[in-house]
Amino acid sequence: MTTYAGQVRGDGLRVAIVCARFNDLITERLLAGARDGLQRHGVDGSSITVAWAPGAFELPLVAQRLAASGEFDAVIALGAVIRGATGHYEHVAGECAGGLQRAALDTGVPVAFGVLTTDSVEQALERAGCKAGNKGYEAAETALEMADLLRQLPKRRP
Ligand code: INI
Repeated sequence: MTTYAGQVRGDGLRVAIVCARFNDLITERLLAGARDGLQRHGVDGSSITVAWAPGAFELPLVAQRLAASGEFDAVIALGAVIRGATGHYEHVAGECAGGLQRAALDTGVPVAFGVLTTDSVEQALERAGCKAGNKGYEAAETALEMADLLRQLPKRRP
């Protein structure tokens, strides 16, 4: 039997973060959590690249470009889609999630989903470092685990 399991280890890894500016009261906190998560697990500060996108809807295109560049072992997407703030919540949140998954599947580079989808700003704040942990920190750990797992798994056929 062969078993593969990734470890949350960041030494030697290069990671890109794409962060949405919309709701930046929240996304700045997610970004701080993600950076903290990466550095606590051994990613060198100089190996972290941050790109800002206007909103969650734009995250997939930026994540795809970063993932396809060959310069990163993993990408982390951060955003906050808040139902109270928009009538097109479902479209923004759905296209964001689907597009990020597609970016990962198309490139073979893990794209961690650090996008909050909440009913209110209060709920988003809770998940951005206040009461309920920090989704950016969790996404950083996921990115590192997936990068390590993919490094172990059999390579794609050319
Ligand atoms: N973008 C977000 O990141 N979060 C939101 O809650 C949001 N709302 O409320 O509309 C939002 N909208 C902007 C969207 O992501 C695009 O930037 C915009 O539609 C231009 O394409």
